[in-house]
Amino acid sequence: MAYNYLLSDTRDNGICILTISAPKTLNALNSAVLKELDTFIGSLDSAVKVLIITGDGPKSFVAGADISQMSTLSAKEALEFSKLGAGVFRKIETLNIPVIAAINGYALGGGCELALSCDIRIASDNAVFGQPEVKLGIIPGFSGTYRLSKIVGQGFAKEIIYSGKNIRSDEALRIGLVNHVVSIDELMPTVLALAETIVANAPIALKNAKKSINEGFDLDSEGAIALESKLFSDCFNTADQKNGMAAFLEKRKAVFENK
Ligand code: DAK
Repeated sequence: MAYNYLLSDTRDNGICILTISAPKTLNALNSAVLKELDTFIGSLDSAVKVLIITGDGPKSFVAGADISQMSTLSAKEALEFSKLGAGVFRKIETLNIPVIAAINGYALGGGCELALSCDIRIASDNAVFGQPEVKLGIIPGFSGTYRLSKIVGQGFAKEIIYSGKNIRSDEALRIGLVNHVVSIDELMPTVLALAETIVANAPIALKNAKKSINEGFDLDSEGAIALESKLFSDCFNTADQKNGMAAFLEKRKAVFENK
């Protein structure tokens, strides 16, 4: 399918770079962009083993939901819009491969929420984060209240959401909102290096690890530990487990087949 707002580059090694491109609005998310994202994520090729999401240009990852489009929504339409965005971000969060956000500038409102739905966040030093919704008379609507609290804790989440203040990348690093901060020139090489490390590992093990971390978080301790045990034991039904352990014992590098 041809996309108006998405550029994608899938490499032979199974790494796909998805770039959100709406330059006139600093890559803001309107419903057309969200629908394209929904289609793209829903039809991702099984050859893709790690997805990187970034924004077009040197200034902005995603500057939020599109305020000009949101400004005229009725409450009913707002609910539809929120469901669309929240649904796409949930698809990203539960995608069965690792997703890395390469945050190359503004990550405000829906842009910050998009980054929060990814597994790992790496930012350039010019990145700016915030949930400025209360300044517009609304609250985060793409699951930001939930995920920001999960990632940085309720104290920092409440400060960021109640104040509507932007924070710079060094502060985002300090509170655990991002994993690493690098220069804008180093951003994609750093993200690609991590993606290459991840992509060399067993895909089913990665899928099960992601599921265990994501789903275990919302369970009690007993449930989370039982889920991990089940997903751990499931790995023993895979050829990759046999191959990975044999490779270790034979002192060679494992090449995984995703089976
Ligand atoms: N929406 C629409 N247009 C945007 C935009 C946005 N979020 N952000 C930037 N633009 C547009 C600007 O209007 C401008 O357009 P022109 O004037 O050139 O036509 C162009 O992008 C360049 O922006 P600036 O001229 O403002 O560039 P600066 O470098 O001076 O400033 C900035 C960059 C990112 C600091 C500034 O543009 C800014 O503050 N933008 C708004 C950021 C923001 O407030 N983002 C959060 C949006 S609220 C919900 C669903 C979803 C949400 C909430 C509820 N439900 C339905 C329940 C999510 C809400 C949000 O994300």
